[in-house]
Amino acid sequence: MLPAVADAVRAARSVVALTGAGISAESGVPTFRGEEGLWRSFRPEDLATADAFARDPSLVWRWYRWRRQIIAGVRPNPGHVALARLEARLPRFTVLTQNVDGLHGLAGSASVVELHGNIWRARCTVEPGRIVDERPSGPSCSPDSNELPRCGCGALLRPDIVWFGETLDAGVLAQAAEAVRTCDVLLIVGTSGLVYPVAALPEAARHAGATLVEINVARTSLTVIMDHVLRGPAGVVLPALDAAV
Ligand code: BV8
Repeated sequence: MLPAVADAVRAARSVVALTGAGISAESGVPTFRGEEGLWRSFRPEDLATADAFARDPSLVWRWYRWRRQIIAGVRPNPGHVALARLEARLPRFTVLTQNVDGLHGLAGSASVVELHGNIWRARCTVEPGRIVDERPSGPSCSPDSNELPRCGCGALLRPDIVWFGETLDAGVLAQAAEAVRTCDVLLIVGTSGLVYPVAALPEAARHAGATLVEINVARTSLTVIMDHVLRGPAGVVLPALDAAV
């Protein structure tokens, strides 16, 4: 299976990698739905929705500060690095990530579309265009502080992340749709394929004639539409694919 995938990637004019929490698992970032997944201990409705934030902004900020603390302590793994290496060697390579951890950029990927935002950015709840970059130094990064971060205008800051029930940025979604419609190969890495509208992107790619490859440790709701399945951890499979291309 790997040689066939390597041949398809080598011959492709454009390759897209759609990634989810699974690609960061080997860096030590918890996934959402796995055995140790975040949703095992927390209910998404209690933390990753605008209602939850309106109800208890302090609880939501504590959760994101806790996740920031984990992410501040991890590094990209060989899976992230392999995608950056493929980007450097192929004519056109784009990463569409559902992850908010910023690890693709740290690994050296230049063409990254963050579909659901970034955990290190906060934005004003009154003027959404006012964005604050809070890489491990910002006031709301200290995990044990209970203070609620505020914008210069005095309003609350919220994580610059797409929550359940919120629409994705129209420009970002259009860019992602265009990328999958015009690619020859779509690598789908480490995602359960359960959350829309991102989960609809592989079908759009397939409809446009792309070759679909799933890289995951387990079957998912997307497996049934794959042309190829490379079963295994992204940190092992992607370097092997990079070496074979
Ligand atoms: C929208 C940021 C229009 C947050 C995320 C009712 C009310 C409101 C909305 C809905 C509703 N019903 C349905 C919806 C739509 C909803 C949705 O799809 N819900 C699902 C649950 C049914 N979607 C939305 O709300 C979206 N907006 O639709 O707006 C609208 C508006 C109102 C009403 C209707 C429609 C916005 C969704 C964005 C939510 N934000 N993240 C944060 O991070 O805090 S979602 C989050 O989960 C991720 O970002 C990702 O997108 C999604 C799935 O997670 P995965 O990345 O796939 O991770 P998961 O743990 O699930 O899977 C890990 C995979 O990795 C597994 O397959 C595992 O086997 C594999 N793996 C593990 N280890 C490895 C590995 N693979 C390889 N190597 C390894 N080592």
